[in-house]
Amino acid sequence: MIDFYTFNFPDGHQVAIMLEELGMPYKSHMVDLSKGENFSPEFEKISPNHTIPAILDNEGPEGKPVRVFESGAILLYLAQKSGRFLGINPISSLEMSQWLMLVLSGLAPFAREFLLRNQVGPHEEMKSTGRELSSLQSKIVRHVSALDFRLREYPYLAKSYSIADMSGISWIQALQHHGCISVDDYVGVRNWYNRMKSRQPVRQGLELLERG
Ligand SMILES: N[C@@H](CCC(=O)N[C@@H](CS)C(=O)NCC(=O)O)C(=O)O
Repeated sequence: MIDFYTFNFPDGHQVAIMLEELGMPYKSHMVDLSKGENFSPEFEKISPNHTIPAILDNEGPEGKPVRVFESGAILLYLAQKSGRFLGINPISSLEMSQWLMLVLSGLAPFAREFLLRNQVGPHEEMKSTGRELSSLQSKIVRHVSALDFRLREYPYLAKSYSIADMSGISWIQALQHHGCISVDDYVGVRNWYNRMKSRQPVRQGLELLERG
């Protein structure tokens, strides 16, 4: 059983999609960021930087419990544990890691900032001016255009479906939902978005999951 610490935000959704895809038993724990629950001493032991997502795998390596924080580390841990969604051969695996990094270290920081400053996140005080938002938006557009360039040629970022797609869809979905981008402006992204949304585990992972 995996304990999954999350909140209704794309950082958590990407891991939720992976857990749904794998069908591994897990239990979600909502960490209410708006109430500062991420700063509790208990959560600090699981996520030292006080961020969601994080997991506690009660059956980790050598059968011992292990905590994993940082969404990229969690996705890679689960992919390695299951042997799935890493890319189907060494070349596609290398593609997967490049696109995963582009999403996590390129798109995600700008997208997270946009969502928080557009007041959709837990920190009300972070609301920004239109000018600041449009500067973030131009950086987001640049990254989405890079994804689009790739997805005009291939159905998935690593050619075959991988954790890079799970990470990407979480941010693209949120950016589309909050009016930062329209997937209709990017034919490759739009077709991939529809392909991804046709998968039930993706749809389930994108919902706020609260399971007892
Ligand atoms: N690099 C981290 C970033 C995670 C992150 O920033 N999560 C936000 C989601 S809103 C968070 O937990 N923020 C709480 C805080 O910083 O106080 C990851 O990919 O897991």
